[in-house]
Amino acid sequence: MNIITSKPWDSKSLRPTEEKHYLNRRKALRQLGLATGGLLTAPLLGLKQRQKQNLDFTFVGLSDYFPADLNKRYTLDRPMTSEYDATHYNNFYEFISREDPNIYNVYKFVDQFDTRDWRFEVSGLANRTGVYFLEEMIKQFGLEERTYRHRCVERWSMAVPWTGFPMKKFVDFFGPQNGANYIKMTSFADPVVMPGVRNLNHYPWPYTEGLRIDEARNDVAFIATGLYGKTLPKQNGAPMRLVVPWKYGYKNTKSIIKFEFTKEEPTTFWNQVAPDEYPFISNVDPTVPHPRWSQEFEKMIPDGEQRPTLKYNGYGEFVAQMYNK
Ligand SMILES: Nc1nc2c(c(=O)[nH]1)N[C@H]1C(S)=C(S)[C@@H](COP(=O)(O)O)O[C@H]1N2
Ligand SMILES: [Mo]
Repeated sequence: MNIITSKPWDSKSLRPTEEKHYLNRRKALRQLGLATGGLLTAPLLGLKQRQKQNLDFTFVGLSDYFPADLNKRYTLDRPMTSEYDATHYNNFYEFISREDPNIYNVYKFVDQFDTRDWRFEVSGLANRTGVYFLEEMIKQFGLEERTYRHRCVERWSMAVPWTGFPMKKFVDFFGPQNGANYIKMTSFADPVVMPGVRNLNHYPWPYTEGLRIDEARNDVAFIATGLYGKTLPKQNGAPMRLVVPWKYGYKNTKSIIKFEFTKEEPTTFWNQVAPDEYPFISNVDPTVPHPRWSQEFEKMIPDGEQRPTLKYNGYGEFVAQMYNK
C-alpha cells in the first residue's frame, strides 16, 4: 500500500513537526500497528509520548547506539582523512545557498534540517512495505564501523570511518519479491529548509539514485548512520545515507526518505541532468573516462596528493564477480 502520494515534495510529509502532516503520522503509526483508539484523538503534542509508550522498543536517540565495533575485514591503504575535512568539504546540492554558492561549503546551511525521529517509506515489490523508524532498524540490525575509501566522480577522494549496518540485512528484512530487480532511493527534499531545492529550479528534485538488487545485497554495500564514531553530520547525509565505495560518490544517496523495490531500472537525478555523463552503473574504473576528464588519477583531500585510480576503487575482491558474468 502506498501511504504517501508522490508529489514533488512528498518527503516532507514524513517529517514530524508540522500539524498538517499529522494525518500521515497517524497512518504511519497505524501501519506499524501502533495506533490505538486514543491516538485518533490525541493532540499533536501528546503524540510523541504515545509513540514511546506503544512501540515495542524505547526511543533513546541514535547517539545511544554509538560507538560501534570496528569490522576489521575492510582495511585502508592510505591515511584516514581528518574528521574536519570530511565534514567541511561536502557535496550536497540540496544545501547550496546563494549566500555562499560554493558546493563544498554546504555545512554552513544545514541548521534548519531536522533529522530527529527519522522515518522512511518502503514501497514496491517487497514483502514488507510501509513507514518505518530508522531507530527500529538500528535496534534490529545493530551497528558496526567500517573504514572505506570514498571517490567522487570529480576525482577527489577520502578515506573515512562510517558507522552503520550492511545493506544486505536491510534488503533481506524487507524481502524483495520475484520480479524486484532494483532498489530506488529518494532523498529528503524540502524547499523550506534546503536552499538548493528552493533555488536550483532546473534540477529534477528530489535526488534519486538506485542499485541492482544484487549490488544492494553485496557485502560492501552499507547504510551509514554515523561517521567518526558519532551520528552522521547533516552535511554528510544524516541520519541515513547509502555507502557504495566501489561506485562514484553520486551513487551514495544522502538523507534517504524512501526505498522502492522496482522491476525496471529507476531513473536517477544525475542521469536525468546529463545522461551521457552519469550512467546508472557508475563503477569506479580508470579505463573509462568521464566525457569531460580522465579517470586515471584521483586526488586525495586535502593535499591533492595524486594516486592512480583503482578499478572498483580497490573493492574488486568483493564486487568484481557481480560484473564478470
Ligand atoms: N541527496 C544527495 N545525495 C548526494 C549528493 C547530493 O548532492 N544530494 N551528492 C553526492 C556526491 S556527488 C558525493 S561525492 C557524495 C559526497 O558525500 P560526502 O559529502 O559525505 O563526502 O554524496 C552524494 N550524495
Ligand atoms: Mo561527487
